[in-house]
Amino acid sequence: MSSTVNLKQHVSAAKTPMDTTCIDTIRTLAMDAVQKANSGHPGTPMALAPVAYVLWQDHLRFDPSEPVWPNRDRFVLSAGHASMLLYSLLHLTEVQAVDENYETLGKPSVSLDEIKKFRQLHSHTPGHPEYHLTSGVETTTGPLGQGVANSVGMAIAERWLAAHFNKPGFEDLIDFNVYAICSDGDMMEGISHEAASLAGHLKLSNLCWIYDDNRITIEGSTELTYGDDAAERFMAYGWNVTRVGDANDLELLERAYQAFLNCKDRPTLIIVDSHIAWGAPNKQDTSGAHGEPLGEEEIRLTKKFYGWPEDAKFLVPDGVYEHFRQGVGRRGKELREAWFKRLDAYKAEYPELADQLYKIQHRELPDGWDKDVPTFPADAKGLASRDSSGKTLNAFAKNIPWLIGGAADLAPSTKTMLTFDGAGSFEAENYGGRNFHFGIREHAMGAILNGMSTVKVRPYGSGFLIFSDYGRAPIRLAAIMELPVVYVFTHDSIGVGEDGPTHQPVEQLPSLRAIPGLLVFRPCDANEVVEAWRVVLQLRHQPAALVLTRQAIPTLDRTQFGAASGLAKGAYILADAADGKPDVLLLATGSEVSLCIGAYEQLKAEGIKARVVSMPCWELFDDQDQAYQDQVLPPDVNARVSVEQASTFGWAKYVGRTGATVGMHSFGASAPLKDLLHEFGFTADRVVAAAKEQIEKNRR
Ligand SMILES: Cc1ncc(C[n+]2csc(CCOP(=O)(O)OP(=O)(O)O)c2C)c(N)n1
Ligand SMILES: [Mg+2]
Repeated sequence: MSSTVNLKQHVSAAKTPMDTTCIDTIRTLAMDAVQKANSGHPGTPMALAPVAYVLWQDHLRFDPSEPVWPNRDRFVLSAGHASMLLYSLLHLTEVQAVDENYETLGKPSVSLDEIKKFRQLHSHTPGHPEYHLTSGVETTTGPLGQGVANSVGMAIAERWLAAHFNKPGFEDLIDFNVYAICSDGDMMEGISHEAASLAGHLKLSNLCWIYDDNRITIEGSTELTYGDDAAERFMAYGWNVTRVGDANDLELLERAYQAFLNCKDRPTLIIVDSHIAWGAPNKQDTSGAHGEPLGEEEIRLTKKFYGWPEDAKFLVPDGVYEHFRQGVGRRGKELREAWFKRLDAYKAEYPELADQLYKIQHRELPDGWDKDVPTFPADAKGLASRDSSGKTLNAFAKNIPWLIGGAADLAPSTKTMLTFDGAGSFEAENYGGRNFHFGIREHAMGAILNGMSTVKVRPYGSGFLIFSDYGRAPIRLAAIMELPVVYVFTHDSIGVGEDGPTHQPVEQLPSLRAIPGLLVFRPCDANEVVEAWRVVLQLRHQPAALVLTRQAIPTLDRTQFGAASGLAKGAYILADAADGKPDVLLLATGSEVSLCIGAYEQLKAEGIKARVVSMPCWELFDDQDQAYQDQVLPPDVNARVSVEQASTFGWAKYVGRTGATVGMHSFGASAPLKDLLHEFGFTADRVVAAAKEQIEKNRR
C-alpha cells in the first residue's frame, strides 16, 4: 500500500468551487489538529469530509446558533475516533456553546483555539466526542457500536414524542431525523446487530446510518476479519439500503440522502465506499499506518494537491464560514424560528402538553409526580423487592407520562410492566406505547436507553442483575454522559436458588458500585424500594441501578425501626443499642438486612448491644458530611460485621481492615434457597458468632 495520500480522495461533482474549499477545510483542520496533538485518526475525517459536508450543509435541520433546539435532527459520529470530523464541522458551522441550563453562552462551542488544543487537558476537543462537554456533540462515542445503538434510542424517542405530542393541526411538531456515521468496527460489534435488528423491526424510518465501507481497520484490510455483505445483512433486518460508490461524489451522496428522506416505512443504510487517507511516511505496510498523524511532509504534499498554501496551518479560507452560514446556518435558523412560532400556537391550543414538553426538555418532574405512591404495612412474610418495585413504578409512572421503559424480554420477572389503562406497548403500529420490548438484547437496550435519555424522555430498562454484565458498556457511558437512566436489576443474589451459579450474581454488585457516578441501590424492604424510586426519579444528571430480589423479604415495622426515608442519605440506623452506644455494628443491604435484625435480636437477648445499619446506597452515604457518617458509623466502634450476598469486595471501606465480612467467596450453586443460605453461611447464628468475635477482638 502506498504511503502517500490517496489521490482519489478529492471531490467530484461539486456544485461550486466553494463546496470543494469547504470540504478541504474540514480535511486540513483534521490533519493539522491530529499532527499538532501528535495523536489521533486523520484518515477517516479526511475521507468522510464530503459525506458529512453534504449532510450538514444541505440536509441537517440543525441551528448552530441554538444547538439544543428540541426538534433538531441528531447527528451521531459512531466512529468516535474520527472526532476531528465532528470538531471541524462544529467549528466551521459556528455552533454556539450552551450551558447546562440550555442558555447560549455567546461563544463558539469549538473555537479555532480549541481545535489547536485537540486532545489536551481541559479542552473541548477531547480524543473522542464527549456529550455535555462540547455543545453540538449529541452523544459520547468512541467505544465502537455504542453510537449507532444510541441513534436507535434517539429515533425511538422521536417516534414516542411524536405520538405523544403531535396533534391535529400540529402533525409535525416533533419530526426530527437521526443520522449516524459508522465504520467497519461499528458493524463488527455485536451491538450493531442487536440495534439494527430492533430498528428494522420497529420500522424507524427517521433513522439513517451512513456506513463508511473503507475495508480497513487497525490491523489492516478487513479481509483479515470480515466479509459480511452489509447490504444483504441490513435488507434482512428490513432496512432500506442504498450505496454510494465513491465518497467524493457529491451528486451520488445527494441522491442517497434523498433516498433516505423519501423512504417512509423503514430505516435507511447508506453504504459509502471510501478510501482512507494513508499517513505514516516510510511505512510500506498497512499495519500501524492507520490511526496516526500523517507527518509534516505528507501534510505538505496533501495540501499541495488540494491547492492549499503548503505551510499554512489551521487555515480557514475566506468565505468558508460565510458559506456554512448561508447553508446549514440559514436553513437551521429559519426552521428553528418557525418551530418556536408553531410551539406558541401549540401552547395556546394544548397548554398542558406544551407544559409537559417544557418539563421534559428541562428534566423537570410534573406537579404531583409522587402522589398516590404506596406505603407498605409491616409484614413478617413481606414481598419480593421486585414486586414492591413494580407497584411503586406503576404509581409513579401514572403521574409522570414520559417515564417510559421496559425490559430485555423479562418484564414478567422484573415487574416493570406498566399495567394501567392506556400504557400500551411501543410497537411499529403504536409508537405512543409506554412499555418497551427490547428483546433479548441487553447491550443494545443499555445504549438505546442512553440515546432516549439524550432526547430527555425518562427511560428505564430492566433485566436480571447477572446480565448487567452484557450491558455494562452503556451503563458506564450513561455515567460518563451524566444521563439519568434507570436500571432495574432483579434476581439479585444466590436468592435466585435453583437457577444456579450461571444466574446468581456474585461480583456484579461491587462491579456496578465501581462505576463512578452510578448510584446503586439495594433496598432492604418494600418501603425502602419506594424511597429509592423517589430519590432516583429526582436525579437529573446521574444514572441509577435498583438491585432487587426475586424472593420475598419482610416489610419492616417502621414504628420499631428507623424510617425508610433514611435511604436518601445512603445509610441509616435501623435498630440500635438502647443507650445509642453499640458494642458492634451490623452493616447490610437488601435481603440481608432482616437477617441482621434477627442477629440483633439474638444478641440483645444475650445482653449484647448491637446496631443495625441499612446501607442501600454507598454512593449517597459517601456524599454525606463527616458528622453524619460518624453518627451512623461511630469511629470508636471498630467491632463491625458486613453481611451481603455478594462478593465482599469494597466492604473493607466500612468495616475496616479488622472487620468481618460475611459474603460470597465463590460462585453460587443450584439448590433450594434455604439450603444455599446454610451452605454459604447466611444465617443469624453465623452473624451472631461474627459479631461476638469482633467484640472479643476489639477488646484485646
Ligand atoms: C469497542 C471498541 N473496540 C476497540 C476500539 C479501538 N479502535 C479504535 S478505531 C478501531 C478500528 C478502526 O477501524 P474502523 O472501525 O473500520 O474505522 P476506520 O479506521 O476505518 O475509520 C479500533 C479497533 C474501540 N474504539 N472500540
Ligand atoms: Mg474501516
